[in-house]
Amino acid sequence: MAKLKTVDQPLTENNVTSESLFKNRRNILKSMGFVGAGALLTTPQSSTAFSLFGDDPQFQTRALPHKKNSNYIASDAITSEAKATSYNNFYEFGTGKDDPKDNAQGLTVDPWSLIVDGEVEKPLKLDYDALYNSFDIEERIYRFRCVEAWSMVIPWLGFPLHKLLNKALPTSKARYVAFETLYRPEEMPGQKSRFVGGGIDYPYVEGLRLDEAMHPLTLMSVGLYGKTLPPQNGAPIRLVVPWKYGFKSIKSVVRIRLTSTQPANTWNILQPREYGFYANVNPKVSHPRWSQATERRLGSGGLLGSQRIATQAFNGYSEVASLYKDLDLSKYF
Ligand SMILES: Nc1nc2c(c(=O)[nH]1)N[C@H]1C(S)=C(S)[C@@H](COP(=O)(O)O)O[C@H]1N2
Ligand SMILES: [Mo]
Repeated sequence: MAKLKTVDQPLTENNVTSESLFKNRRNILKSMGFVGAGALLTTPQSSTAFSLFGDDPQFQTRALPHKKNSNYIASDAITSEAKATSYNNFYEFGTGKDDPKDNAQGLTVDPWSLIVDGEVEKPLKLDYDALYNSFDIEERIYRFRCVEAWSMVIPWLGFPLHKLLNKALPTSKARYVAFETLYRPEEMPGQKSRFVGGGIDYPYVEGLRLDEAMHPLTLMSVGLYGKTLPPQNGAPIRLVVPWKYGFKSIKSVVRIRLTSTQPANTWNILQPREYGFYANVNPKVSHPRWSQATERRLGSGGLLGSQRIATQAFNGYSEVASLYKDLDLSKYF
């Protein structure tokens, strides 16, 4: 897969590997009045233009005050921060594991707006600051299992989703919760090109049953390893559902809509035979192309190594089993 580098060098055509990024930058310069009539290098402001774009703004994370929630700690060793922030799935920035880290650093998150609407009595909107100061921020250490059979152990910062939903007062018609990721092709190269973005129809969408969304384990995360989220992990706010495969944990969320019917979810739309709506971690139900009985725990085998371990039902969160007592989990995978 061709690597799409973000533009981090002086503006010359041959060190910009993406034509669209190049054009985009030219358009920005143009709108500022720096391009045209060959004036680029002669205007007094041109040095400003070069320093503006010469160092791409690197995304800044910051320490986030929080309290450790001792009800949610894993006995497993925590994955290194370096691994968790460099081995990612975020197809908006490319399909390679290191693409999100390489391509997401220009993501703008402030201002942000997260809307909660649909079947609620009080629709609400959180702006960037409200993401961090509307609820107590807790640290919870969760196992995180991707459907691709790798896993990590991550210290998330965030608040339970039920606190947010309760603020919006779901109506009696609300039975599901639909989530939507930011759609901003100018900053997300995968949304501009089906080749870069893995053929997904953006925006990325996900969904939960209302009882799953209200479960105390279900977290809206605004940080990890004591800091705000880096863009490759879904800044500024993403969902974390630790008993489900990772694709349910949608990143960079802008809208949460309560609905009466089951919402669509991106991977199910793409490959319905391979990815369901429920996506509960289940060692007994194989993916059509591989077994889910074991997983590769990343950053666990000393130094940089990983270790093959047995996968647990519901990723070890057996307290959620009662949510599914009437469901055939091989049919509703
Ligand atoms: N918007 C969006 N959310 C997403 C994805 C994505 O491609 N786009 N990938 C999912 C998948 S498959 C996984 S495994 C997790 C990865 O989260 P991490 O990179 O923070 O470990 O994010 C999920 N959320
Ligand atoms: Mo995943």
